Amino acid sequence: ERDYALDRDCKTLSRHVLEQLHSFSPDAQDLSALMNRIGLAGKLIARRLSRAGLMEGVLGFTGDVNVQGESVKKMDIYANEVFISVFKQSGLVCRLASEEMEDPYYIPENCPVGRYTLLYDPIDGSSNVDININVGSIFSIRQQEGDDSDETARDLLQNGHKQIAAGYILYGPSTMLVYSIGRGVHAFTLDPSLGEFILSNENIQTPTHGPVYSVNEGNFWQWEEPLRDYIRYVHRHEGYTARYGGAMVGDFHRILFQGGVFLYPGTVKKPEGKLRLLYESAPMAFLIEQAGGRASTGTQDILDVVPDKLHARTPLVIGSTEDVTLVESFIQDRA
Ligand code: AHM
Ligand code: MG
Repeated sequence: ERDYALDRDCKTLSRHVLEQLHSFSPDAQDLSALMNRIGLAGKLIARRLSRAGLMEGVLGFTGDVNVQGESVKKMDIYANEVFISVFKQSGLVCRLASEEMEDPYYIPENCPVGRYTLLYDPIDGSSNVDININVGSIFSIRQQEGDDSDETARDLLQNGHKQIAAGYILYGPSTMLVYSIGRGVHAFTLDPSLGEFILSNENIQTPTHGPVYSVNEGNFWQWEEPLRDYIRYVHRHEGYTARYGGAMVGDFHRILFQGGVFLYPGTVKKPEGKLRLLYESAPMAFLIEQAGGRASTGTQDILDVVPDKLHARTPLVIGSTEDVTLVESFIQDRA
């Protein structure tokens, strides 16, 4: 077995960020340090997940219900706190906002020097943890605007073009970190023996069409008719195949690399769907556009949506350009 570390240049995450920005400017150094910290959070979470069945405090529920009305899992809390403690020490982030916290979390000792806000979903697809299949973490970085004493965090209620970086960590057979700072999408694989994320795929481009459609078809009768018509179309045409893993990060990762479409549509009772804009849909939209794909609510580009509150939800249709546009054509024909 040849050792890749000797064969070729093994490029770490922080170096990749600096190279992309062609500079050692303060902004480039900040972004590089931020990505490095996200990588550290990913390593800590991956380490804990890898021993899930062997230790206390990993599997199962805490007994609490979060702001979103969902039962909180032990791993949600652990991962949420990992991001907080990792960014407390960074000096760069003044505020964090996550799926697990009703209000943004301020780190007073980092404000106002820390000019960034981190938005994140600590564990995406957390019901997968208990059965040892893939989960993820999603992150988005925005420049902090306005007064840091403004605890309403109104500056976060802006569209997705305001993101300066976004990405996810996929805890699968290997741990991967995929990110963009608006200069393409790049994937890194954690080499556990080195403890480093090493560049594995640079400038990922999503095919303009793919065979996979990824949606929870158990909701079929809860959807509006146009979406049911799209699914009927897929059933009647050759060349489609269904894949759904219950963690968007994993389902999205497949589509990013191989093309196709992931959907989490609204239902008649919940037209806004399930996924939260600021730390689930918008970061994925940022990535897919950088990879040449599209993300839509069905009627509007995800990156153009302005949330009305921190935990606002939107329907999501994301993936290959042709497939997203086809779904939209069903929805818009009937609108
Ligand atoms: P979570 O962040 O509370 O885990 O919820 C998000 C997850 C997505 O990862 C996944 O695509 C979706 O919820 C699955 O929902 P459902 O079970 O309704 O299909
Ligand atoms: Mg989530």
